[in-house]
Amino acid sequence: MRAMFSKILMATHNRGKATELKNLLEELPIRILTLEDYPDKPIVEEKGTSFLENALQKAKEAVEFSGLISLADDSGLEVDALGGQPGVYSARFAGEPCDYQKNNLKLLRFLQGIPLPQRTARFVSVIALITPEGQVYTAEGRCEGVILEELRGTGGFGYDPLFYLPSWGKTMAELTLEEKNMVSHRCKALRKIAPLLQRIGKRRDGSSAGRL
Ligand code: ITT
Repeated sequence: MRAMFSKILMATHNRGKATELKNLLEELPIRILTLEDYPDKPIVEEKGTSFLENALQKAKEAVEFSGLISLADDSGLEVDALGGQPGVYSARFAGEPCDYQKNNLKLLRFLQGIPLPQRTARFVSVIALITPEGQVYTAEGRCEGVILEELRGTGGFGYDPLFYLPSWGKTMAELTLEEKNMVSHRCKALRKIAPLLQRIGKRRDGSSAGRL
């Protein structure tokens, strides 16, 4: 008999995020859909001024159109020397559409002349999970690092080639997917809601509805 897996919709258009989240959840008997499974859905503008607001907005919209438990990540890079910029505007730092190379070059320009000890930064991820019944769960994860003066590595996405992890002696883009998923802001946020995800995975009927 074919196993019935519970379904979750990952409310993201970002393939890098989707790959990481799927890898983190691969042990659980949960079928993961993404917005690529809903090609007719237009990309909605993020209106919030915090990671939390944006994560809630994305998860809420997804649950409304899909009727599935929906999970959204809103994340970004906070650079201390720039007063926390680019923050919630990380994806659009160098304008729209999002261009990782342009974002990284703009960041290097803004930090020109600032010595390494003052280039501290962190990635922040806020994850929101909302059920069709309207139960809302949120969690935040952070990962501290330093912005290098040149790009290193080809893995990951976004600002990963500039984000140096002193304890690894590597940038995020020099880590494997599994290594990034041991230390990242996203994995730390997701771990905080792991018990909920396990409960979803244990549902025998594969249903995405009902109280968690
Ligand atoms: P969705 O809203 O569809 O999920 P998005 O890329 O627009 O995709 P965000 O609004 O949350 O997502 O913006 C996240 C940006 O922050 C992303 O484009 C990167 O520039 C940066 N970012 C977040 N997590 C990152 C990571 O793990 N590594 C590198 N950059 C990251």
